[in-house]
Amino acid sequence: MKIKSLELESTVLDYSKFPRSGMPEVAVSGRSNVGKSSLLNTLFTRKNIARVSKEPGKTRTVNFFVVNGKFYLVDLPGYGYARVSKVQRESWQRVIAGYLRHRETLSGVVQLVDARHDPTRDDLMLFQRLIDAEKDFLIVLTKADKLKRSQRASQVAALRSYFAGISIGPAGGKDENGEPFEVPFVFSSAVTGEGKDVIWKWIAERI
Ligand SMILES: Nc1nc2c(ncn2[C@@H]2O[C@H](COP(=O)(O)OP(=O)(O)O)[C@@H](O)[C@H]2O)c(=O)[nH]1
Ligand SMILES: [Mg+2]
Repeated sequence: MKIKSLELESTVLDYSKFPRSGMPEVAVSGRSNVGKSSLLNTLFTRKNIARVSKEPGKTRTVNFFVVNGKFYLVDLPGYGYARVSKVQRESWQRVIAGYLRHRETLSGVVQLVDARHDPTRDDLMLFQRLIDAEKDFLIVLTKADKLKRSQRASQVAALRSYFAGISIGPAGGKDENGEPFEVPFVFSSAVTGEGKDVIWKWIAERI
C-alpha cells in the first residue's frame, strides 16, 4: 500500500470517545516492548511517528491514525507490563474485550508477539478474545532479525500447538483445502523491514 497521507486524528482513553466517522479500522495490539512502535514506524516509513520507548507501559491511550483519508490504523495500548497493577491490568482487559466485541468498524487486528519468546498469558487471552469476537487477525512475530532459521521453525511449531483445530500458516498461503489460513502469521523486523509488505497487503484486504 502506498501511504499518501497519514494523520494522527485522535488520542483517546475512553471507549465512549472513540471516533464515530464509520471509517473501517485495523488495530495493532501487543504486549509492552513487543516492538509495536517500531513496527508502526516501519509501516509508515517514518522515524518516530510512534515513539519508540525504553520505558514500556507508559502509553495508556488509543491512537487513531487516519491513513490516506480512508481508514484508521488504531494503536492500542501495550499490555502485560509487569509493573502495572492487577486492577489496571484487569481494566485494560475489559476495555479491550469491549472494543473487540462491540466495535463494528473494526475489521481486523494485527496482533504482535515477540518471535523470541512463547506467547505470554496475556497474548493467549487475547487470541481467545479475538476468536470469540470472530475478528480476523494476523499474528506478527516481531524482532525476527534476532532469530535463526531453526528458531523460526520451532516458534511456528509452538504457535501451532496453541491453535489446535484451527488452520494456521504463513499469511498469503493456503491450507490443504486451498483456503486461506484461518490464522495467518508473518515474521517481521523493524531492523530489516521484513514482513512490511505482507502486513500492508493483509491490512489492505480488510479495509
Ligand atoms: N532487533 C530488533 N529490535 C527491535 C525490533 N523492534 C523493536 N525492537 C526493540 O525493542 C524495544 C521495544 O521497542 P518498541 O517499538 O518501543 O516496543 P513497544 O513497547 O511495543 O512500542 C526497543 O529497544 C526496540 O529498539 C526489531 O524488529 N528487531
Ligand atoms: Mg510503544
